[in-house]
Amino acid sequence: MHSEKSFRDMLRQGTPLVGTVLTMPSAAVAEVLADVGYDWLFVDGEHGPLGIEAITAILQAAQHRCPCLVRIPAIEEIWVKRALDAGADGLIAPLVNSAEAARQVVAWSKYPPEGCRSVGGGRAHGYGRTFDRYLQSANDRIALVVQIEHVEGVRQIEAILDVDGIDAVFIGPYDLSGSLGKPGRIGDPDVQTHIRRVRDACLARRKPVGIFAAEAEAARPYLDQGFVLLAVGADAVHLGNAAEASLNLVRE
Ligand code: 3PY
Ligand code: MG
Repeated sequence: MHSEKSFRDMLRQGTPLVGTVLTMPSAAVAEVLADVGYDWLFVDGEHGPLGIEAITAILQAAQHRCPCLVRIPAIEEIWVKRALDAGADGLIAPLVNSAEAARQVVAWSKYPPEGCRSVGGGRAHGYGRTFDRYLQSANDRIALVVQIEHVEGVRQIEAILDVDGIDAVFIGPYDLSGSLGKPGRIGDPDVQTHIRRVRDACLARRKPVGIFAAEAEAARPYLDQGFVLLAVGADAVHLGNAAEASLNLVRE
């Protein structure tokens, strides 16, 4: 929404895109982080307190500097409508475990004839002033990202990759570790094997693949492994870490 080149185009170029997660209901925090130089922001409507008003305020504050993808709380049509009408550059659908779920996300996100997105006016449509232009371009510009974050999604990865309209796959290592009975143990060999399995399937199909990393140290190796969509850390964690480092320096 903020520039001529869409986030979807950026994904297709294949250059790594590094972002961070926004969880705090604060336009100011979003504005600060949009200015840092990230390639994108991951606005998290799934975990944490963000409702559609806070998500909209975040998009208003950040999007003219930095593309914003909204993670919807669940694969539900109402959330697809709300996030897209608020002007998201793309959607992240959590817990996609089947081709059917992926098809559903695409259908609800694309205007006819490609899908069955509901037609309404909102921020995305310039509050009506750019309605026609938005309707003509939205299907081409909006990035649709599905999260593989359950062992069942890993099993179904090929079928999910066969679904037309999916622009990227984003691995949720934390939920994936939980589904393997090892919550939070991202380094566990079993978790790593499942992560590699998804990555390899995506690379074989030339589908952009991404992953969340809690820390920069964990994120860097992913860049050498073919991941192009990284979300590193989250707003509240950055704030806490920076404050703690500052306090420690003063007290040293
Ligand atoms: C997970 O790790 O489960 C995530 O959803 C990260 O985005
Ligand atoms: Mg998750």
